[in-house]
Amino acid sequence: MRDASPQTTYLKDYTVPDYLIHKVALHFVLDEERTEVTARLTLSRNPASLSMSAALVLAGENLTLQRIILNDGEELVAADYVQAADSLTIYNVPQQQPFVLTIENTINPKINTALEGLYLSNGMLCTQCEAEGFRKITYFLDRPDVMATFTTTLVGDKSRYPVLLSNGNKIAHGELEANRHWVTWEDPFTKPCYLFALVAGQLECIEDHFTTQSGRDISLQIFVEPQDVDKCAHAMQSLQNAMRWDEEVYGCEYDLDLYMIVAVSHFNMGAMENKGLNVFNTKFVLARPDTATDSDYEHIEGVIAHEYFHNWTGNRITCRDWFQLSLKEGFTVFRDQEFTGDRTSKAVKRIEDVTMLRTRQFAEDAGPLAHPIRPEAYIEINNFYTVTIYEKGAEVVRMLHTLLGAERFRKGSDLYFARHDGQAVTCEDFVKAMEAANGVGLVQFRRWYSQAGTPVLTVSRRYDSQAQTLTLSISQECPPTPGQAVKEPLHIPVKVGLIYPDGTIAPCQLQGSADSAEEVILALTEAAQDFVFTGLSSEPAVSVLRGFSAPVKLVMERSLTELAFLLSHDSDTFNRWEAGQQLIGQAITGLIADVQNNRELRLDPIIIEAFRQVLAQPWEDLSYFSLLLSLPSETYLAEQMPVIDVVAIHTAREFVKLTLAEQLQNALQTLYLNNHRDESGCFDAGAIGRRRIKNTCLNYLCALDDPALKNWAHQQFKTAKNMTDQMAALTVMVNNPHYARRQCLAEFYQQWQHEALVIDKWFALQAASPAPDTFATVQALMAHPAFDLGTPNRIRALIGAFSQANPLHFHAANGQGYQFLADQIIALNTLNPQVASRMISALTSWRRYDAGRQALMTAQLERIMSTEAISKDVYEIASKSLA
Ligand code: B3K
Ligand code: ZN
Repeated sequence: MRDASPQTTYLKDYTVPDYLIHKVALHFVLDEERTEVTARLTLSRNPASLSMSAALVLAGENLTLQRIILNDGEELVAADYVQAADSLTIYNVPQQQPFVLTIENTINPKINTALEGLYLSNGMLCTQCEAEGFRKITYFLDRPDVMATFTTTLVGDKSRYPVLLSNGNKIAHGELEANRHWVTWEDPFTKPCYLFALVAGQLECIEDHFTTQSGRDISLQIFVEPQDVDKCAHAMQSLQNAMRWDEEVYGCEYDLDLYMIVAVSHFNMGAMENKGLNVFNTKFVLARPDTATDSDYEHIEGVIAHEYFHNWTGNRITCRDWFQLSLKEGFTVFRDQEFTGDRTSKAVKRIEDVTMLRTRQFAEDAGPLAHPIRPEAYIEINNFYTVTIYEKGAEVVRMLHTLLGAERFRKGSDLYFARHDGQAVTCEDFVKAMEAANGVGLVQFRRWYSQAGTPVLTVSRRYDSQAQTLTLSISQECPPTPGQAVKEPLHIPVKVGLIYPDGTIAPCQLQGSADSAEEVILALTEAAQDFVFTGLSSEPAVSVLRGFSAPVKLVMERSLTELAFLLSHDSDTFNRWEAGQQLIGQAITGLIADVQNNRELRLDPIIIEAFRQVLAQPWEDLSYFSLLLSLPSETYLAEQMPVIDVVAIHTAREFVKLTLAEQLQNALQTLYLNNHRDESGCFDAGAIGRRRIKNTCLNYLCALDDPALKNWAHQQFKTAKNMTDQMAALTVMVNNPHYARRQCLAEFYQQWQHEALVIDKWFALQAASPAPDTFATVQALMAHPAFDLGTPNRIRALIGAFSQANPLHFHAANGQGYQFLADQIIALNTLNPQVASRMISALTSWRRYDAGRQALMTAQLERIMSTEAISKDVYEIASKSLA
């Protein structure tokens, strides 16, 4: 084990830094195997520090120290400092006045397979510093509350590194002997070191510009490898859209004269918001109609916006410590969700976000790794870039938005920006700004920050025809989570609407209030509360938790008839879709029990009728229409079961799909044919919607054993000029028995072998297939020349897709899937700990399965735990999973 007992860091132990760094001047002489780093730091004792020790302790890992100089004087000698594996302690630094410390060290980017710090990607040098990667570049106070201005000089070979980039504005450059050159960058804004970046390589640039609301002209540049210049236009347009939106909605204007984005092929996550120099996974930049799907286009726009929005929520105002991560991530995710909703379809975006929250975050919140959005302890902070911090964090910000309303929320964000610009602050500061700007108290609401677990709301109702009142009784309960046995009631906004039996809107008038509205936001603050609606001439249907107004589970008894009524009459787009999902979910749940008990399967005609009605209506938003026709995923269905039975879930769901296809074949065929046209290169909502609805139909139709329909898929595959249609066709061919399956997979590889992101799709598609030979295919793909354990995108495409998107085969009863995954995690542990620990998630939920699978899964977790030289990353997730 790397560390006999990896140390835990606690929020309660937070103290201010003993020293401050005001100015940083970095000088890099770049080389693949030996980069020389000189850091000239201007420091001073922090007057706020209470520490008695005068020593300056800097963090540093994998560095070769050359020398240390104090105040431009003599080199320090051995007695002046102590070097440890992860720190450098310097004694006798000045206490009364600022001082300059110059540290020289070297690093080896080539052996840096963890992709944190300075590393190599296809010959290009690039950095990733968040959360604690800067300490792999030089010795530093590597914590977000130490903010400094940075000046960076890069020196490198002109042929290998024609492009030399860092944060801020380029202020000088020049030539050197031996075919070398240099560039100096200056970032005038103070920032923590996690926002530092440098990139050097043979890159091409596409350029455009943006005029800000105050009339400043900003140069926008996207840097990519030469073969990818034809795939940047969408990213550039997305950036411009994001810049405009942030001015309009938040009044936030960009501050530097230059905004750069670099796309790299080797990247641990999606992208990184380094000041003025975002570094992106190629997956979230590159798009051409024939290489990227409609969803890819939307995700690119969303991630470009997310990183851009960080310029204010994250960079100008940053986090005091890493426990406050959700301060920047939750808020920024909320901002990017709203942006995408405005750019595409609000209804669809909300459904997608809630679906992801309910499948992944609810599972995390119910498992051994549950943590509040502001955690209290961590071993490895990289393990806390979770769906809870990000997505639940965004839901908490959304609830504030719902409770305050858009205008008052904006007043709060304005005050937050005004108060804290240039500071490193806490979640508490954010809530205080919301309170102060609006003269409200959010005392109880704060519990959302400290309490983990998903609250369960139980709703019952009583209609009194005499009094013409409807009473909604709502109770809340939050199950215990690790380390938090007792839960306090939360402040939960519950948006409600009422609908009369004829489909018209019933007024919402709460007893004792003069206001009547089409919908209300109930403030649930007690463990149980009654809400009485008055003036209701007949019993209305109740639409509860509209727009998914809080991240909770809703328990409410409703008949299939009532759900079918809401599916056709609810004016809230989220709840309308949700009614359909509940309806079909109830049916599938019944069928799962039938499968388990060997009973004959039969789909309730009310379901078929409900789908028939959805199909018969005219829909403007075709993307929304296709969501109405989609079945809940196997993962979502699994979440609803006390003991997950992957085989029964798959069997029941496939049966429903087949039955609907049989019963609705004509309507589905017509819909397919009406929307099947070549609109490649067209990305307006109409064209995207037509592709979505058509491909949803194709997915149903290819479940039928009909050669003519199978041929539709084959034809679509052969003639498609856009990736959405080509991929959709290939997917149905790979997921269903199909005569041309092998041939088309081979053709697809042939066609796209030089496009890494498309080949990732090819791997993922096969890894996620329910086809019986999938496990053998996955094993064979591990040996494919295009597979590479050094490329995170490829790992996620093959190992990630198999373990996280293929419940049927990953959870094979003989345990071969588990053993396979553990083998890969053990191999990745040394190579790339961050990616390794992410891959464990498929084993974390072992308690949800039957005893046989539990034993097999825990045995693999134990095996992972006994890995020699286990990383902190893997140790933390594996040990907590078992605890
Ligand atoms: N802030 C980065 C994530 C960094 C992850 C470090 N392991 C991307 C983002 O959330 O925008
Ligand atoms: Zn972020």
